[in-house]
This record gives sequence, structure tokens and C-alpha cells, in this order.
Amino acid sequence: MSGINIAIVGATGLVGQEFLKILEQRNFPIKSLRLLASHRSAGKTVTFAGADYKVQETTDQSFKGIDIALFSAGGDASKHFAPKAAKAGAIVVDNSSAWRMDKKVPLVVPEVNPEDVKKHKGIIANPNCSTIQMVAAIYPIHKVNPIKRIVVDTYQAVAGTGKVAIDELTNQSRQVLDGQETVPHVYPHQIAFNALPEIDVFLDNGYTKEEWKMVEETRKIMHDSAIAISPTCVRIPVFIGHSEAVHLELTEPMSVEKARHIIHHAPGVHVIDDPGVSLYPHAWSAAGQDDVFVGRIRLDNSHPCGLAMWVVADNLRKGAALNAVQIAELLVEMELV
Ligand code: NAP
Ligand code: 12T
Repeated sequence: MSGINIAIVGATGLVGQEFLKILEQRNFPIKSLRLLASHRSAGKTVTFAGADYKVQETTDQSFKGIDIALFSAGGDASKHFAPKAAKAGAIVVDNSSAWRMDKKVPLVVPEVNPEDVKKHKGIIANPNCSTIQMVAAIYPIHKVNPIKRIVVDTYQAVAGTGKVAIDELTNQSRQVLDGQETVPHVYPHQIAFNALPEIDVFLDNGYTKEEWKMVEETRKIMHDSAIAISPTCVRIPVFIGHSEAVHLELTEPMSVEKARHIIHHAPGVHVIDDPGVSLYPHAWSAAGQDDVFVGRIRLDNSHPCGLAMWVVADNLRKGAALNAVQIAELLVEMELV
């Protein structure tokens, strides 16, 4: 096919804007581009590759003639419009959590399970940001020495919650420094100068939904329902870039040198690991980058087969828009579109 007809649902959002940057940077073969959002943004102008586009309100009729629809407008919009888009003949790559655990919907990280895209029935799901960066880093280890258990603690940026959360952290930071009271709107408590162990809603099992997404999605992507996983997801006052302390229990012991060698050769992963000179990945320097960064690779001395590491990525890029565009690229490469 000579060029793809693309629609972006949620084009005015943080992830939507990242979609546009990445499509341009990677020279995605676009034939036409339709930018969709809610009625609130209808008529606004958005620039792509030097040309102006008018944003349209998303309706059931928005998807005629579209080959690939990149969705990032929240779960409700995905639940309603993704089946409509698929019915109109588009392949949906959906960034929300609405379809991820549906048995008919592949959940794909191109470095881990690219072949799963072939099983799609019109909708392909992009995993949760925290899951994507973790599996990209640990899957190459899992392939040679199966992971039996993962304990992971996340340090998540506010960009994951969208534009309103960027504003909330900005405003509250100013207010605290000026000695003023803050009033939380987006999160249950003040996020400036704080750390909140609550991302998405609490479930009956004591975990949050964000934590449980990491459990279920990791198993689905790695095709291994037996891995035991215990996450704690924490929101911290960082604008962009999620960090994770990952503790693995492998089947056999693995040396740090071997683990570093494997991760070094993993696609889309970059090792930064020289603690003696304070070299390790961190959110500020990962923001705006495409790779998943790994450092602090060391033996976990609490278990004979234990390995610990620190994993950082830009949650709007590899954690959302980049991974979705890579899925779209797979569809083109595999001639599925
Ligand atoms: P955002 O900055 O708040 O932007 C939301 C976008 O969705 C805006 O373009 C908004 O349009 C649009 N929208 C809202 N309701 C809509 C509707 N009913 N129909 C059509 N468009 C609608 O949020 P964001 O950070 O870009 O994130 C958007 C979604 O992406 C999240 O809700 C989440 O589901 C998903 N996400 C996934 C990951 C991941 O882990 N893979 C990471 C971040 C986000 P208006 O401008 O008209 O309001
Ligand atoms: N609650 O796509 O607030 O499942 O950082 C991504 C990010 C859900 C998701 C967040 C969230 C998702 C967040």
C-alpha cells in the first residue's frame, strides 16, 4: 500500500501530541491524517509536519476510509469508538486499559511479542506504561533463565494522568514555595513535594488497579501465566519519566556480568550502569528519549537466584505513543494493513 490513512483519537492530549511528533520523526508513511478529539476541541488547529489540520469531534462516522486509528482518549472513548472504527475497516491501536485483557485483543510490546499482532480482530491494545518498560528490560533475561517471581516498586510521573496533572504539579509547587495552601483536584492528596501510593482505583485484593494491570498484562505479554508478581505503584512529583525498582527471582542464579550482557543486547534497551561515578538512568534524562534505560544491575542478596535493577523510560513515548506507533509499523512491515 502506498501510504496509510491514519486517524488519531485524542489528538489534542499529551499522548496524542506525542503521537504526532513520533509519526513525523519516524517518517511514518502517511497518506492522510484525521485528527479527532472531543467536542471541546473541535475546530482547533494542530500542526503536523509544517501543515495545519483542523481537529474534528469524534463520532461513530469518523472512521470511514481509515486504515489505522491510534486511540488515546481514555477508556470510555475507547470502549465506545474502537468497535465502531474496527467495524468501519480500521485497525485500532488502543492506548487505554479498556481492551487489554480481552481474549480477542492482542497486547503487544514489539520487542517482546511482535507476532501477536497477527491475531488481531480489529483492535490491538497498547499495554500500561509501567508494564511496557519493565517487560522490555526483563524479557531477554526471561528467555534464557525463566523468571519465577517479580517484586516491583514504581515511581511514576504525573504526565501519565494527562494535561490536568501537569498543571496540578506546576501550580502546587509554586503554591508550596510561596507558603500558600494547596487544594488537590487531580489526585487525592497534594502531589507537590509528596509521594502517593495510589494510582488508579483500589481493588478488593488490596492492590490498586495500576498494580494489578502490571500483574495481568506482564503475564499476557510474556505468555507465562505462572509468574508471581507483586507491584507497589507510587506517584511522585516528576513531570515525565517513570522509574522502577525491579527485583527478579530467576530459575537459576545469574551473574551480574551475564545479566548486563543480555540486557545490553536487548532491542530498545540501553544500559547506563557505572555507580562509582553516579551513572544510572534517571527520569529527567530519560524524558524525550525512545529507549528503556537500565542501571543498578546487581545481585539481589535476599535470594540465591535474585537479580535487582533500576528501569527508567519516558512514559509518554515508550510507555504510550512510541510503542503504539511501533505496533503500527509492525502492521505495515507484516503487510497486515
Ligand atoms: P490528556 O492530555 O488529558 O488528553 C485527553 C485526550 O482525549 C484529549 O485529546 C481529549 O480531547 C480526548 N478526549 C477526551 N474525551 C474524549 C471523547 N469522549 N472523545 C474523543 N476524545 C476525547 O490525556 P493523555 O495523557 O493524552 O492520555 C489519554 C489516555 O491515554 C488516558 O486516559 C489513558 O487511557 C491513555 N494513556 C495510556 C498510557 C499507557 O500507559 N499506555 C499512558 C498515558 C495515557 P479534548 O482536547 O477535546 O478534551
Ligand atoms: N491511571 O493506560 O494515571 O492504564 O499514570 C496509564 C497511566 C492508567 C493506563 C496514570 C493510569 C493508565 C495512568
